[in-house]
Amino acid sequence: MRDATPQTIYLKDYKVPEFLIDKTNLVFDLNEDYCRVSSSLAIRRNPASQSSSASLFLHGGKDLDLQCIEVDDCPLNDDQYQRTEDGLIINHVPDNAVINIEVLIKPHLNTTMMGLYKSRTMYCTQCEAEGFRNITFYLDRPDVMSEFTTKLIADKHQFPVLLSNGNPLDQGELDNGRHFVTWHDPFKKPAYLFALVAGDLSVVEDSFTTCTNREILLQIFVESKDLNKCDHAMLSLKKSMRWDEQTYGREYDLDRFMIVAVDDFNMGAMENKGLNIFNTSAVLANPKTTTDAAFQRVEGIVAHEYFHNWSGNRVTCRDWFQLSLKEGFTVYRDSQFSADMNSSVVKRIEDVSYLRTYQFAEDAGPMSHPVQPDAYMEINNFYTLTVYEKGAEVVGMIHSLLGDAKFRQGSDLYFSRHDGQAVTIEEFVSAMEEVSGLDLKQFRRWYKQSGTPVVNVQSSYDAEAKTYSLNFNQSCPTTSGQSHKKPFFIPIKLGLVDANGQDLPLNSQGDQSIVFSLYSNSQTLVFENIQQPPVPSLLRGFSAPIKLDYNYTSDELAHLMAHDSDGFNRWDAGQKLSLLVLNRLIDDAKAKRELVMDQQLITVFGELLKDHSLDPAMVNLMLQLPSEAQLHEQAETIYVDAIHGAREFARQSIATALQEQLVATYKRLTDNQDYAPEAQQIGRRSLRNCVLGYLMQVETVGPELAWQQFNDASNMTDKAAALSALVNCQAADSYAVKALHAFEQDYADETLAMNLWLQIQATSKLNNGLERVKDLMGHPAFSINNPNKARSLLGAFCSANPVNFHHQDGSGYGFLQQQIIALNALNPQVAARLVTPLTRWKKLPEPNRQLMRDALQQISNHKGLVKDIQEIVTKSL
Ligand code: B3K
Ligand code: ZN
Repeated sequence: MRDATPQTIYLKDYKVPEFLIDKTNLVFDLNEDYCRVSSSLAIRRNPASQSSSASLFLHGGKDLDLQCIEVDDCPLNDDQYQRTEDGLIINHVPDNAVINIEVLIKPHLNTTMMGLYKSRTMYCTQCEAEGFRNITFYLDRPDVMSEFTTKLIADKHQFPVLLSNGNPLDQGELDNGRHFVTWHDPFKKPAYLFALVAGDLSVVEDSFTTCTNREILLQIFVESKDLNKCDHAMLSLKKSMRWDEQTYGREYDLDRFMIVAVDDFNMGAMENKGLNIFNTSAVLANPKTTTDAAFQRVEGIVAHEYFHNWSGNRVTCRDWFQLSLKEGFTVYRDSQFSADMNSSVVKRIEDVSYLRTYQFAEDAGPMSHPVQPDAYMEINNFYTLTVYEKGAEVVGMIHSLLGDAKFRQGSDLYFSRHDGQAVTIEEFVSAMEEVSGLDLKQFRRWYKQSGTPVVNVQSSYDAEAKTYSLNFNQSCPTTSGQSHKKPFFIPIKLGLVDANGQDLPLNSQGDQSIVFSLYSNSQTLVFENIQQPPVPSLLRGFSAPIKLDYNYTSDELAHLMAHDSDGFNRWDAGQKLSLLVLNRLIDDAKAKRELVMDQQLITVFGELLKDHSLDPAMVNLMLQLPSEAQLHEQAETIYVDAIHGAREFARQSIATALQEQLVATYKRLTDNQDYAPEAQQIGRRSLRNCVLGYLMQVETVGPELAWQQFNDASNMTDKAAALSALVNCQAADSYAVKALHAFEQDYADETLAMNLWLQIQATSKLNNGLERVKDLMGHPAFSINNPNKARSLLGAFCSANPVNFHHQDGSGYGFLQQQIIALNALNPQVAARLVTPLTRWKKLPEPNRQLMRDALQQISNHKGLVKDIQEIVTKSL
């Protein structure tokens, strides 16, 4: 059934709950084809609520098969309650009461992966944001926090492991081969943090001694075949626990911390109290099957979910408009952690590239929204790059405005003042304001105004007065629902680099980097005693999530690339230089003029390759041309083929001109060290594989080298890079076929490696991409029911293979439309994410523009559309 026209929920309509639930007792009786859920809720009127209505509304999905309700042990008749579309109204309840409810649910039929469902042979749950209401009737809102006791009953042979939040209280045997385990979580929590797992699982155990000498049992539960893939996650967990003590003074609270790996999961992982549930892709890692990128992702996600124990669980969100309170802050915390564990400048560059490519695009598209949205139809559509990544940037700006000591004081105050509460972003900002004495009134606009601000900078030098001026002008484009923006408070870290590459002193204290506060539309900054016009190094470290526009010459950029004392800006100068070159080539390609390569870029790249003193990780990043996705983001109109053609031409020219140095670099970085997923090795592999990518443009060298690397590789990073190089190279066709086949044979039983195999083929830029994807849909390694597989094949093709997806005959769009309709009924969250590429139709030229719009329209016309998709499609059309 089509969801009724979805209602918009507004932040301004927030009201405190009329009732609270002090205690929640749950019994899950798991049977072959149903689960009986009995709940006992100790409710109480909320003294903070103005309402005196005696009726109690509980959320509940349409699939709950209600068996009975009792209020204080009295069963209710049919006329004492009503079912509504989204819940249940009990007409009269006393101010204090115990409500007992029994429902039957069918987890084995639940394909949405929200609520209780089955993944392969195990049962598991996902309740954030509003999944608990598919388990039983409840006040399913984050500001209702309750103490949970959960009893699980199941067949002992099939489900020997029965887990829920907190600590085990009791367990025992029952008749008919069944058993039970009861868990109690002493910390009050909202229902979205509830979890249970039942399965035949193996466990890897370790322990952690906290800063107050408490011993915590750490457990990672997996299917037995994956026992050899848990070490990295366990190590990451222990590092995270120590780091959070040292950096934020946060100690773990329960006696055990459990992670369970499940194959079918809508996102990366979930921070349920004491019982994190992870997508296998976010926890399992082994050098033979896992790439460096995936190892790092595991470390980051384990840390992220662990950090939520404080930023999210102990202090949670009042309502879902406050989502960035926990997500923005926790992403900020996990990126600090990853920076500390690896290279901070590399991490910063990776984060910023991601933000600029994907969050900027989101913020310029029809789903643009502020970090604190003020309205939504489906909350699951708001787990976005804006809430997460831009939200983290905003916390980062607060950190740099306050400095380390005050920021720590602010977070301490926030955690202690709001421990056990469900609060708002405002409360976070207030704590920071209070400890620092800063006035963050204008700063708060970062939470309320959407869109990426643009700061235009003009410089002028007065040779007589020896002054150098920078004039800053800010603006912010109109975004959906927000036409007029007030000026942002923008911290712009900057320096001035002289002709020798030295930083000039910028003030009487001799500071070589300062943070300039831009708070009005236009401001000028004047430096005295400047003997020669310098090159400005602006927005060092990417001190604010903005687009900074300054008319650099390519010589100035080359100068910054070579000398800027700020590592991030050295890289960024290279990106800007590449952009200048690529944008000229794109214009020429559009106009069908002959393409001529810029020699300066080749020269600077050559110098990078020659300088062995540089960190290979940085050289890799500096040699990466802006991705096609990033070129799409910064283009006014996306000419897919011109962009692809221009970029490939640049890569080809670089490879041809620098062939010798590329080969020398490749050889220099070839070694037989034992694999370790640590920063230095990862950097070397990244550069070697980047070089291999360039060499694929040289027919006489690349294919042979990639084939050899494919066969020699002792780890998945090198194997996958070689495979990807081969399947993207026409001249390597025969090797590609052999390599794909060998990979398929070797990794047939490794689900995650096979997902990578699907993804590598889905993103091949060679012709007939859609046909390949359609064929692969029939491969046993694919299943549309598994979110990882849907993303690896369908998601990757539609969002990361632009030349094939945007084929001018519209076949890519028609295909995506079909897949979205197929997934609509199965898994609304996965389906809704897949729509994104189509929502950008306004940026494409004809005929694509109209074809994309038609596909969206067809989706919109579909009879049974879920509200997740309705919201996105309606806003995009
Ligand atoms: N909090 C979860 C995300 C839940 C998404 C619900 N659609 C994972 C995380 O951000 O840590
Ligand atoms: Zn999170």
